[in-house]
Formats: sequence, C-alpha cells, structure tokens
Amino acid sequence: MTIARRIALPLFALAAVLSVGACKEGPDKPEAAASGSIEAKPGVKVTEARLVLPAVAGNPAAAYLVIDNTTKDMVSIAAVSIQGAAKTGMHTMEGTTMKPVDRVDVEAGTGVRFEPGKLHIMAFELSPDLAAGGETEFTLTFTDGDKTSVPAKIVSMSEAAMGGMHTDAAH
Ligand SMILES: [Cu+2]
Repeated sequence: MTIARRIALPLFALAAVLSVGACKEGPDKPEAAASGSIEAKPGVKVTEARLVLPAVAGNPAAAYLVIDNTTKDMVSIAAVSIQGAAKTGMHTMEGTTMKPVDRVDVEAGTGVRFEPGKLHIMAFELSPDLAAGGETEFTLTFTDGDKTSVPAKIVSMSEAAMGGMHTDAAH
C-alpha cells in the first residue's frame, strides 16, 4: 500500500459523496439506529463466523469468517478478537508454514474469506466456557478504529472436518 493510494481513495470517495449529494432530495434520513450493543462498520458484512475448537485441550483454536466490503473504500482489518480467547492472531499459510499477518485489506466492492489452510485467525488461552454447539462473539477492529461484532458458532474439529467443504484443515 503506497501513501499515494491511501490518499487517493478517500478523495475519490469524497468526490462521489459530493456528486450524489447534489441530487438528493430532502434532508438526509438518519441511518438506522445501531442495533443494541452490537457494533457494526457501515457497508461491511461478516458471515460464516465460526470457531473450531482444538482436538486436544490446551491447543489453540482456529477461527474463520467471510467479510464483504460493499463500500467504495478499501477497509483493513487490524485484528479479530474472540470472546473467551485471551489472545488471537491473524495468520496465513505459505505452503505448510504459518505466517503472521498484520492487517488484511479488503478492497472496495470485494470480499475476503478466512478459511482452513489459508488465511485464518488463531485463538489462544481459551476459556472452558467455549463449548462445541455454543456461540461466541468475534469483534473485528479496523485500521480506522471502527469495529464490527458478530456472533460465531463454536464447532469441534471433527464437526468442522465433517462439514465436507474443506478437506485441508490446517489446524
Ligand atoms: Cu495459524
């Protein structure tokens, strides 16, 4: 990411807002009030959030999700925290080696999948409250400070393997 690009994107977005604003009628309607305590970054949708518990207690869990960015700007995930996990980190796979990832960029109008064997989140020091069949919450923090929280299913590794979608589980 070059500096020029970081500046160019917001300017482009501003120009788009100004041109749309000119032909809007009436006062702006307020955005739908934020629902409850759940935080959400406008235009960013997170689905398929799931935490896969380790086969051996004490090992880290792996977490996956799909993020869609319907805005006109790139959004960048700085971190994903998981309720019930003391620590988390984003990783990707290079061959069979895991590499930490500082940030995950989601270009305007695109999506990114965290999935087994590829980009994923690892969760360390798990609370015993995290049980297969239950639910927890993921909170994505973006580089601009915005946050999005979503409910996430908790599944066991064997359930995850039986899901059939992925035969290359890395964890
Ligand atoms: Cu990992």
